[in-house]
Amino acid sequence: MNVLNKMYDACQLKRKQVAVLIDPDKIEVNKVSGLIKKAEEIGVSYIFIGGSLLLKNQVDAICIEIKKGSDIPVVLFPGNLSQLSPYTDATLFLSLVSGRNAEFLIGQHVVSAPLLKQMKQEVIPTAYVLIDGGRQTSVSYMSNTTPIPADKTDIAASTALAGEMLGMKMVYLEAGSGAQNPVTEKMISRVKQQLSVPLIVGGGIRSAKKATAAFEAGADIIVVGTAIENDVQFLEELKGVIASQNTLKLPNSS
Ligand code: 1GP
Repeated sequence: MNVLNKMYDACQLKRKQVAVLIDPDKIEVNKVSGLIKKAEEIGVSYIFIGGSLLLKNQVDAICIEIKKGSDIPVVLFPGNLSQLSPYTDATLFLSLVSGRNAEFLIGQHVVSAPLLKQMKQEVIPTAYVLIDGGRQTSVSYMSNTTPIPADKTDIAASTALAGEMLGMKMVYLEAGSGAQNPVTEKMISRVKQQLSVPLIVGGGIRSAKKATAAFEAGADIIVVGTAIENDVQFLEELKGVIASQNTLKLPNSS
């Protein structure tokens, strides 16, 4: 399976997709299969795995557990290179282009590139753009980078465009896990206008209304983590969002 092709195909067909983020420190391996079953039922397109730290060394075990009962693509969304796993389908090769910390722009990549090559991993070069979500998040603290202010849409759009021009295949607009405020619709729409590559949006999406707003503003894929960690029933709300976003809209339908 080529995960990037799946993302591009969906984007071209204007099919909106949801990724569920699993923080490997916040789930027990024996709870994984129940979550994945539910995610598959409601039409989740990807499972992202990653977090800012790795307190429990169980990324491989979680991936293996997912693969036992599901074909849903597992995509590593690494906070750092300690999270690399040969059991994922693809790895987001994130360059934190909104920051000016060389370690997260290129440093970790140099160390992880040969390992990813040995793992024969699909690698998806991704421009990671951190936006201020109303309070300091782990990603901002751990990466030692300053997020782009939430109202500076031109800076974010130019940053995302630079990422695309550098050859990155996706842009990930991120308010940070557990953000107080998700990325604003104005920001998503402004960034989307600049891009021809797919746009992922995540951080602080905790209601169907916010998920819908992100899609309507231009997100191709949204990522939801905390809301599902807090209550797995949130997946049911996302089911309605996925269905309504992907219902064929006829030209004259209201
Ligand atoms: C974090 O965008 C993801 O990188 C998910 O954020 O945990 O706030 O849903 P939440």
